[in-house]
Amino acid sequence: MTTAFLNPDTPTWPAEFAERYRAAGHWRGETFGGVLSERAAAHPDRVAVVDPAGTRRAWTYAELDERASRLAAGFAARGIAPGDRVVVQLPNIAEFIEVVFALFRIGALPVYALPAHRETEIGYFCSFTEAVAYVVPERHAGFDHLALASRVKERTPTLKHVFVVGEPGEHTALSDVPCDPVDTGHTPQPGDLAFLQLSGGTTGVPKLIPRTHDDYIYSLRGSNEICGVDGDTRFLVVLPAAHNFPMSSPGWLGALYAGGTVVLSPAPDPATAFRLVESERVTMTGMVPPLAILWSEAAPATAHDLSSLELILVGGAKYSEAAARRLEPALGCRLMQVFGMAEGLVNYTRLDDDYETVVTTQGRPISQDDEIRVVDDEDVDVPQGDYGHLLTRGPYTIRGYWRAPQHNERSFTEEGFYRTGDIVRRTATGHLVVEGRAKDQINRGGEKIAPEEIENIILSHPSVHDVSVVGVADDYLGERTLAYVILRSGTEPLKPAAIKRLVRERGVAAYKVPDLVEFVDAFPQTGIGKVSKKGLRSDTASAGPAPARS
Ligand code: OOB
Repeated sequence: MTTAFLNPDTPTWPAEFAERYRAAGHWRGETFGGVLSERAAAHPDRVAVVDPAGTRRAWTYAELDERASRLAAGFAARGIAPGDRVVVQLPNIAEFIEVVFALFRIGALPVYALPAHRETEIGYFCSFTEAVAYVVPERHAGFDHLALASRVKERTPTLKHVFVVGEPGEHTALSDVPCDPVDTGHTPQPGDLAFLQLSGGTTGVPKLIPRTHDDYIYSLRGSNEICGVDGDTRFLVVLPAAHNFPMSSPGWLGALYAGGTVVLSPAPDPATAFRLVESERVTMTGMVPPLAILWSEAAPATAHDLSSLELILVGGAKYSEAAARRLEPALGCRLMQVFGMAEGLVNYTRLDDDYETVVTTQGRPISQDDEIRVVDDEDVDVPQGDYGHLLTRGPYTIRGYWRAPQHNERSFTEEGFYRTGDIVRRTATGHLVVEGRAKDQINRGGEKIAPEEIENIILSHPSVHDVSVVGVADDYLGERTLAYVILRSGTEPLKPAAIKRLVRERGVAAYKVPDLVEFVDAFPQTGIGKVSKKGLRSDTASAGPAPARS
C-alpha cells in the first residue's frame, strides 16, 4: 500500500477512490524520477531534449538522467529537502527540464511560474508557498530577472537560494550546483505531491494546484495513447513549458514518458517555429487558438518543409469552428482539439472521430473514470444535450487546492466534484462543446486573467472610486480585457494610459494590463445591487467603441 507522504496541505482522494483507480490500472505506482531512470536504462542514446536556442544542444536520455541526478544531489547538499517548495521561472530551455527532474528526484515541489510573471506574482508564490529557492534565467525577453530575484529574496524570509541560468550576480549559478550523487535515504512515493501548478484563477491571487506523481503520470499515459505518442514522436514546445497544456497534453512530459524527443522552441511565432519543424523533423505540437490562426495563415506561403508534422493540438480557449476548418488544409496535418484544465480533467477529440466532430467539439475525457456532470444553478443534472455547469471528478482531477480550505468549499461539491466554472453541453457521443463560462475569469487567447486581481490594483489609485474589469469579444484573441472605471467626483479626469501604466508598474505579467479602459458614471446593477459583469459584457457587445476608451 502506498501512503501519501507529503499531502498534509491538501485534501486528497478518499481511500475507496484511490483503491479503485489503482485496481483499474490508472495509478501504477510510478514516479517521475523513476520513469526517467527507466527510460535512460532502456534507450540511453536516444535524444531526449533538443534546445536549439543559441548553440544547439541535444541531451540523450542518459545525459538528462545523469544531469538530473547530479543537480538533485547538489540541491540536497544545499539543504533543499523533501516537500520544500521551489519556484521555477524558466523559459523554454533545457535547464527547465533538468531542474524539475532534479526536484522530482529529491521530492521537492516545483512551483511553476510563467516567464511573464513579475514581482507581484513571484513575490506571492514565494511567500505563500514559503519557498526555499527560486530558479531564474539571468535575462529573458529583455527583462532583468536578477534584480527581481534580489527584491523578492529581500522580503521573503524563507527564500534561501536564488539559482540562475547564466551569470548569477549576487546569487548562485545553476551550473555550480551539481555534484556527485549520494544516497539521501529518501525516495519519493507515487502518491506524494510532485509539484504545484498554477490555476487560471478567479480571485485576487492564483490558487495552487497540487498534483501527485500517480495522478499526473496517468494523464500522460492516457494522453499519449489518444494522441499516438511513441518513441518516434518529436514534440515541439511552443507555449511556455511551465503551462499545463504543453507539459502534459501530451506535452513534453508525455513525449519523455514515451521515450520520444522534446524540441524546445524559444518563441511561438511561425518564423521561429517553422524553421525548427523543418530542421528537427517535428511531428507534433500544441498551441492556443490565436497561434493556430497565425500558423494557418503563415503556412501556405512558407518556404520551410512542414511535411514531418502529423498532429497539432489546439486548446486553452475556444477555437472557432471557422478557424478550426482552416488548420488541416493549411498545415497538411491532423487537428485535435483539447479542452483541459490544470486542475485535472482533459478532453480530446479522437484521431478516429469524424471531421465534423473534430471541428465542432472540444473532445471527450481521457478516462472512462472521468465522471462528468452537467448541471443547472441548483446542481441538478440538465437533460442530455442541454447547456449547464460542468462538474467533474476522476483519477487525475484534484480534490482541493493547496492550503485553501475556504476556497475549496466553493470550488468542490461535497461529493468531491470540481466546479470547473465552464458552461458546456454534452453530445450524444459524450463529446463536450464549450459554450462559455460562469466563473469570473477572462480567457485572453488562452492566458487566464482574474478580473479581481486587476480590479484591486486599479482601486489603489486615489482618483478611482470603483472599477470593473471584463472580457470583450475579439476576433483574434477570443477576448480582450476592458476596465470600466468610475472616478471619484471632483477629481481631475484621467487618461486610459494612466490606468494601464498603474497596472504595469505594479509588476504583474504584461498580458494582465487592460487592453481597453473606459471611464463611466455607473455600472449596470443587478437585482441585489452588485455589479453585473454579464450586463457589462452584453453592453459592450452592442455598444461599439466608446470615445473615452482606448
Ligand atoms: C488549460 O488549462 P488552464 O488551467 O490554463 O485553463 C483551464 C480553463 C478551462 O476551465 C476553460 O475555461 C478554458 O481554460 N479552456 C477552454 C479550452 N481549453 C481550456 N475553453 C474553451 N475551449 C477549450 N478548448 O487551458 C489547458 C490545460 C490542459 C490542456 C489544455 C488546456
